[in-house]
Amino acid sequence: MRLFYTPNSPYARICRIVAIEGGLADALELVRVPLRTPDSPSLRHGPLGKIPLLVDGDLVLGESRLICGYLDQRSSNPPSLPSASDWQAQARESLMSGFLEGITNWSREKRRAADEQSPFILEVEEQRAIRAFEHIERTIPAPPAEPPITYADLALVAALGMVDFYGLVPDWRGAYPALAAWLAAYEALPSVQETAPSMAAMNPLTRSL
Ligand SMILES: N[C@@H](CCC(=O)N[C@@H](CS)C(=O)NCC(=O)O)C(=O)O
Repeated sequence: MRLFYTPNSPYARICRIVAIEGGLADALELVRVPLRTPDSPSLRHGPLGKIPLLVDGDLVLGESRLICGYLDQRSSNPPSLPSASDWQAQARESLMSGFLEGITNWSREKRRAADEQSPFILEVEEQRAIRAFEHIERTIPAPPAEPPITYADLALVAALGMVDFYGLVPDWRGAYPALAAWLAAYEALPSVQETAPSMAAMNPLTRSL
């Protein structure tokens, strides 16, 4: 299996953590690709040029959630995805996915040239993020001794990783201490440390959204 990815993609990060925790790291070849360029190797496997993209034989699978489901089937770990009928777990996953999507939009906007940034989008995403922080702070469980490796939890880990990396919400740990304690339990995992965004892996956006 090959996973086309960029090191700082939060969606690829979720898949990479699921693979590592599921004992699949050796079975998954990581292929780092540039984005938004016509010569990206991912375009040999499909038209979209988006990552993460998992290629296994003639299967070409996009969307991090589906990729995690595929990895789940190859691992003996508890699944990262909830059962289709567990609506409370699905609802929690949709909350965390939506939070990650908003944070991703916000960070993309902030990385555009200053004179191309939309003050309206920046404001909308900041307000969305603050509402989500306040909601999640009220509902987050105590720091788990053994952090569950679920898509929902990893979407939250990945979103907070982006918040830290791009400095989107200064001192959020002081404002949301329960969430900070929860994240610390995940940050102790080698799989989470190994996949954290880094300046060394930073790619300038070659084409803006
Ligand atoms: N819903 C997708 C989101 C994936 C996504 O947004 N990937 C970004 C990188 S983090 C991407 O491929 N961007 C390149 C582009 O939009 O051209 C998933 O869950 O995998």
